[in-house]
Order: sequence, then C-alpha cells, then structure tokens
Amino acid sequence: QGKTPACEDNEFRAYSHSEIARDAATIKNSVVMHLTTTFLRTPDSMDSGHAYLASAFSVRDRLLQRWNLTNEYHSNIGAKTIYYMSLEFLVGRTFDNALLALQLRDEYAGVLGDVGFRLEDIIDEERDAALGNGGLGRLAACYVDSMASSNYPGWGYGLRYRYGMFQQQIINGYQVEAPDCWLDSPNPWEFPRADVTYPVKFYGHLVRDPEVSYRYKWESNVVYDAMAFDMPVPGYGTENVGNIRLWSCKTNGLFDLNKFNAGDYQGATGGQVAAQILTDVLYPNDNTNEGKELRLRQEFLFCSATLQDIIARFKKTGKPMTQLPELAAIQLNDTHPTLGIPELMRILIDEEGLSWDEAWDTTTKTFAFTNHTVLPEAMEKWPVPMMDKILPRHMGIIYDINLFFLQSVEERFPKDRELLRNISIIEESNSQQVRMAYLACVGSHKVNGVAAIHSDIIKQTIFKDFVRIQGEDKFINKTNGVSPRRWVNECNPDMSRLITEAVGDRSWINDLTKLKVLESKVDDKEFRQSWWEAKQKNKARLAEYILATTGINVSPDALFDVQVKRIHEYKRQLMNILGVIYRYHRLKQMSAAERTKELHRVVVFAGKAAAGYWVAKQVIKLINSVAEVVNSDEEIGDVLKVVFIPDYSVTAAEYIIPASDISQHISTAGTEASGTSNMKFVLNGGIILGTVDGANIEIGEEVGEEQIFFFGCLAHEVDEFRHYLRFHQPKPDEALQAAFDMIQSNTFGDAHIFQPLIDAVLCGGDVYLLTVDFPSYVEAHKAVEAAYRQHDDWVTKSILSVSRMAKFSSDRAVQEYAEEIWNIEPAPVGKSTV
Ligand code: C3B
Repeated sequence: QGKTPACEDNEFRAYSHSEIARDAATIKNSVVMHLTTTFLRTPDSMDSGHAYLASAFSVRDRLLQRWNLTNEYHSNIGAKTIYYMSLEFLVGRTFDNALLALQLRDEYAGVLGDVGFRLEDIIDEERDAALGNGGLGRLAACYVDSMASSNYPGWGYGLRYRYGMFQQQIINGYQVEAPDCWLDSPNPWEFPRADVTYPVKFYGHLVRDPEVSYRYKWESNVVYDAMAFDMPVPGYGTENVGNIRLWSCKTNGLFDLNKFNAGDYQGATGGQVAAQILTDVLYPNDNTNEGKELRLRQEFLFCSATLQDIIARFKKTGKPMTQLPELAAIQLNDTHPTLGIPELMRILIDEEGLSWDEAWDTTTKTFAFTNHTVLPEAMEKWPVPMMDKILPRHMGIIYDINLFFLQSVEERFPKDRELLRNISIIEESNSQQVRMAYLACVGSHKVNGVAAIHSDIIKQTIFKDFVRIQGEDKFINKTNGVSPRRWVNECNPDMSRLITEAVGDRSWINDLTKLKVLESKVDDKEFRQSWWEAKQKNKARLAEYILATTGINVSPDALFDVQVKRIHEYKRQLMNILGVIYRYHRLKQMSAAERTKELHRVVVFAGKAAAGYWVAKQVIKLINSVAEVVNSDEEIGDVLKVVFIPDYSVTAAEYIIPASDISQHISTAGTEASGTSNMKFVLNGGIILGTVDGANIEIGEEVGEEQIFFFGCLAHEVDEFRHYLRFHQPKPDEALQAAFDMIQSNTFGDAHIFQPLIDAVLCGGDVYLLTVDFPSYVEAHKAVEAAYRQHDDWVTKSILSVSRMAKFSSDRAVQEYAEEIWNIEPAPVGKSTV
C-alpha cells in the first residue's frame, strides 16, 4: 500500500473539521443527493423505503464525520480506550436514535413532510439490527450508548451475523422460526472496512521454539480472513461518536478456480461456504450453552480478530507491549469472548517475544469479566479434545495457565486436593472440559455480577473458592442500567415532554438524577392529569400495534398487564398463564352481574424461545391456545383479553414498555441475575409485580416498597424447597389445581399437548417452585387490582417511582465500571451540545 503523505492542503483539513450545516436546505440537498446518486431514484419515483434510505444516508454522513473527528482526537491525545467484547449487540433501530442525538429530528420531519412523508412512517421502514438474544445483548448496546454519551473513549467489538435473531412466526399457536435476512436491503448504519482485515488461524500443529520452552510456532492449515464493519454509535448531547466494530468472514479469496475450471462447481465454492458459515448465524440461545463446534470456531474468530486489532492500534503508539493495560481495558461480556485471554497470551509470547510472566501480568491487568448468570445449563464448557483439535496452541496455553495457577494455590493450601480439583480450569469429567468461567476469572483483574443479589450469589457459589484464594476485592458488583435515550426519550415522547417541562430543560436525558424534581409535581393536579393521559396515549398506540400484529381488539381502558422477555422456565411464563387460566375459571363461575364489577384486564405476552427448547415452545402454544379460547368467549368480552405478540424485538419493546400499567418479573428467586426490562418499565411509569430477585430488589429499595408488588419465596429458601420437593409430591393449592383441571378437561384443546408442562410441576420436582409461589402470586394480583382501582394513588406511585429511578441509568453503570474497573476518564471531543 502507498504511504500516506502528510496533508499539506489546509483546505482539506479545514473541510474535514467543519461540521455539515444543519439548515433545512442543506439537509434537503443531501437527501436528494443520496436519493439520486446512491440509490438511482428521482423525487418522483421515491417511495417511503427510499425516502428512509436517502435520509438515513444523509444522517450517516454527519455521524461518520463526527466518528472520524472523535477517533482522530482520541488517538492524538493517546486516550485510554475501553473495548467491550460481546458476541451480542442487540441494537435495534438507529435512525430515530441518531436524529435525536444529533438534535435534527424536527428538521428531518420538516424536510420529509415537504415531500409528503410522515417521519414516523419513514422510521418504520428500518429493520432492527437484532444481533443478540435478549438482556445480555441489549445491555451491551446500552453500554456503548452510554460510553458515547458520557464521552468515554470506548468501542464495542462483536460479530456481524448475516442472520440475526430469527423471526418468530406463530402458526397454529406454535412458534415457527424464519431466518432474519436483515442485510437484504442496504444498511446505512454500517461502514465496511476492507482495509481492516486480519487472518484468523485454526487447526494445524505446533513447533516448539528451540530457545524458549514455552514459545511455539503455530503452523495452522486453515486460515480465514475477518473483515471489519464499523457501526457508529451516536452520543447524545456531545459531538462524541462511539463505534461497534463487527467482524465478518471474508470469502472471496477462497474460491477454487482450479476446481471450477475442471467443472467441479460445487467444490469450487466449498471453501467459501465453510468460511462464511462462521459469521452466518447468531446462536439463538439465551442462558443456555449449546456446546457446538461451530460456536467455538465463531468465538475464536471473534476473539482473534479483535485482539489483533487492539494490538495493531496499540502498536502505533510505539510503546512497549507491557504498557498495554495503560491504554486498553478489555471487558468480557460473559464467558463467550474468554478465548481473548489465551489469544492475547499467544500474541504476546509467540509473536511479541514477551516472557510468560510479562505476558500474564499484561493480560490479567487488561481483562475484566462480567458474569451474567448462575444457571448451570448456561455455563460454557468445551471438551478438551475439541479445543485441542481446533486451537492446539490455545489449549496448550490454557494448560499452562492452569498449571501455574494450581501451583500457586498448592503453595498456599498444601495437600488440599479437593480444593485443587474444584478450582481447576480443566474439569476432570469423562471427557475433560475447559471451564470457561474459571478461565475468565483467573485471567481477569476484576470479576463482577450484574445486580447486588447476583454478585453475592456468585461469591457464595461458582466463585466461592476463588474468593478465598484471590481475595474479596476482586469480586465486585455492577448493577445493570439502561439507556435513558432509547428507553425514555425515544420510546416515550409524551412522557419525555412532561419530564422536560418539569426539569426545565433536556439535561435529564444525560443525567437521570434530575428526575428528582418530579417528586415535587406529585400533587400538581394538571401534571398528574397529563401524566395519566400520556400513559393512556401509549396504551392506545399499543392497542393499535396489537390489532395490526395479531388482529385482536383490546381496549386502552383496561389494565395492561405485561410480561415480555425470552421464554424460559426460570422466568415462569407458565406461572403467568396458569394465573390467567385461574382468573378465567373464576370469571366463568360468576354471574353476569358479578362480572360487570370486575376490573378489565389485557394480559400481554411476547418473547422468543430458543429453537431447540421444547418446553419453552410448549408454553408459547399454551398461551396462544388460552388466548384463542378466552378472546372468543362472548361471556367474557372485554373483561379479560390475552395477547401473544409475535416476534418480540427491540422495536416491539419500544411500543410495549411505555404502555404497561403492570409488568411481571417473576423468576424463581435467585435465578434472574438482574433483569433490565424491569428498569425500563418503571422508568416509563409502570409498576412491577415481581419476585424478590435480581434488580427488582434494588428497584424496590430506590422507589420504595409501597411502589412494588413483591411476592414469593426468597432466594435463601429455594434450596430447601427444592430439596423437599425432590422427595415429596408437590401440592398445588386450590387455585393452581383449578387451572390444571381446566387444561386437563380440554378447555384449551387437546390436553395431551400440555400434560408435560403439568408433569414438570407435579412429577418433575417442580424445580421452579410454582406450587410454592402460586398462592402469594394470586394474592399479589389481587393487591394490584385493588391499587389500580384507586386511580389517584396509582398515579402517585407511578410519578414517585420514575422520580427515584436515577440509579438505573446505564450512564451510572458505565461510570462505575470506568472508575472501578477500567481506570479511564471521559475525553470529550468538541463542545457539549445540550
Ligand atoms: C441475561 C440475564 O439473564 C439477565 O438477568 C441480565 O439482566 C442480563 O443478562 C444482562 O446482565 N443473560 C442473557 O441475556 N444471556 C445469557 N447468556 C446470560 C445472561
């Protein structure tokens, strides 16, 4: 490649630094330019799809300009950078988010309005970037948003899946998966970087260095190229623009021309197919480990490309490799990116010539690790033979890491063989397994859980021995948070307007402590009325969305009772639908006169089940079967409606969350690490019905227990209940029995289909403790109804809750990470724009 000459032309530099003008004429001009030159359309042949694309590309120009200036600035000042490594980024849409961040929403609405389009419709043209499953992926997206908005030099690193989270169709009540071809139309929000490509090696054998016993040459026989795509992340109220760098496997060079010339057309593309599959699909598992070989290769492609890129950027500073931790902090979002640890060790030892000790010191100072779950089925373990075959060098490094670690433990706790077996990175099972959580823990200087209770639990369970060995200080808590930009300002414009009026300006969007002033508005009649109306408007908007997606008519005057999240046994959607069945049973027993006194309720479900998770899929079927019967029961009418909204997504959440009166977060105590939608619901004026679990607890502490409906057993009681139920027949109370009876009498279709769900409770030890919690769950629902009937008190609860939610901003979370883990400071580029 040609050498870059120093730029002598000051005009060049000046143009690159002067922001594109923000007036309507300039915007119109740039939209037309993109329409005609990027998309080969004319104003007369512009449909809403092209209006979106042309507008989006013109917004992207502005973002890319700021992106460039941000990176130029951060590299000039030698800023320390945080690299957030995550196999998932559940970003959703970008257009509206970018317009708000750039404060150009009204301008674009005006320009599009001039040619007959409504901005809302244009926004609706965008497809979600669904490169994640659920909470973990969405958290990563919120964190890069907060890094950008709080001026931290920070990049996300991930994979650019060709097929994101599958599309969920509901056919005959069952979930059916279809591929998410999100890249079928042009994606304005990514920037391909053909110049940023790294070779990633697999398989092969090792040649030992004759001089240094622990240094090897890895002679691999499969090499794939990972190419970068950059997604700019607009910071709000700042000129700072962050970045998510996503890797895609490049295949062009793998075309076998000789085979083609010999007429073997399929063989000619075989290598390309094998490479491409690495970044083709997001594994649709949330909180489960599938253990597939392809997944391991996917994880490694991601880790290797990312580490090579980080090292390449660091090397431009000319500093010695041991200073890496002064300029780079790498956060592992769960264990999925843990191979980054042995990969950095390999680069430092085999390629950069560091000694083992120098490399280890550098590595552990650079990495930190977030654990997101305690479910045993989610723990990543890789069979040693598989790892050894695909990544022989890394397997060797992991053995050495383990050896030195165990030796150091043996010195301090001599002859404690059980301790050594328990903490070994290699599990001595039938086929040996690499325990990725242990590798992540040993290779990091800090380990954190995602809510107070969860961080305590991991210290008492999976990392108990590590706390003893490595000290309490290494294990900390960082309660999750959510972005106020997307999860209030963008998704709830009416409530946002009210908050802005109360606060006096829009500063709350980057500083949720400002919400405190709402407390002084709680007795203001007019304000209360507007607050209530904003919620009603959101409910009307959701009712329209429900009608459009399901054909079901619901009234915004009913209580909206919502549970939307991945379908998982521990999240207990089954308990919710059993509660609904019991309610239906009671309604059927009433006289018509009695029924008229009942509070009307719309129960909303949404969520995807992992494709291979049979039980979860049966729960979806049950919900849909109940919905069909209840919704068409003329006796019941509007008193009870049940809705399963298909294809839950970030965009669907933006409609659903602002419209909830009550939302359910009802995991068995001790199983939901944190939850983040619970925070979003309360920030949007909804009330939680939940168990004493995850971040529900801290939300209760902040907003006051009167503002939450808690029920169910406590985390420390769970083991005892489970133990008891293993040896004793679970005893459903009358209400739960009535629900079972209704199912078993074929009320919702063939009962046989649902029998396994009932058996899991009655004959399978009731692992998720439905029989234990159901009575208090039913009581909690009664309390909700009584409270909702007191509209005035309900509005008070809603306003007070929102006013006390500052803690749950992802800005707070990111700031804590920055100060206590990353040791990094904000480096604002340019001026503040609020
Ligand atoms: C989730 C947990 O289940 C949630 O409790 C938590 O709020 C989020 O992570 C974010 O911390 N989680 C997930 O979505 N996928 C996993 N594989 C593990 C945890």
